[in-house]
Amino acid sequence: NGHSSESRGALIILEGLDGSGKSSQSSRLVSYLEGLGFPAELWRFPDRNTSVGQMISLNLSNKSQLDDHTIHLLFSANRWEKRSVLLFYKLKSGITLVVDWYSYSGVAFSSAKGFDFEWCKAPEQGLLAPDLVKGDLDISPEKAAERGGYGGERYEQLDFQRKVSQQYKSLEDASWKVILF
Ligand code: NYM
Ligand code: MG
Repeated sequence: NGHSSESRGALIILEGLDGSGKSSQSSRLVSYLEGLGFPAELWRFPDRNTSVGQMISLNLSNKSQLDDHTIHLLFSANRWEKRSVLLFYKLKSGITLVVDWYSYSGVAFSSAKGFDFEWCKAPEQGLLAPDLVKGDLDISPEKAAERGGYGGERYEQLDFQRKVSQQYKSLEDASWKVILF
């Protein structure tokens, strides 16, 4: 019974490129779920409010330089530091979470820099396993660029987003399900 506060909420992850429309889709999904009577909340990663998140944010806005391995591990650490809040205060109290970007983006964006999948996936092992991953991966990098999702941050460039798109597709082909709940 999905409406009972005793049952766990679902973890729904939305993935895609910058500019793919994830942000508006995720808030619409939250309103839709609430309309059906399911308590739901929107989360997004990176969570820029923590100290790790601030390091990520500075790097994304090109105000700091970090080695690519280091930023990969910071993105992962940012998910780890929120894991128990999401699990114990949200999912286990019956709240369904709609999360804008999670482990898949971590692996897709870093492997697009040339790192191998296994290295990229390793720090994600043991994070929360999604009940559903919804990727708007059919939208082309060119279309996403046109939608005005680019705000001048690191990675918001068409050539790089093309690589990320390919990496998402390889992950999909490999039906990556390594994270455990
Ligand atoms: N990003 C996001 C990563 O490179 N690795 C990750 O693990 C995550 C969660 O950060 N271009 C990238 C995707 C985005 C950027 O997103 C920040 P936003 O929604 O602009 O804060
Ligand atoms: Mg952005």
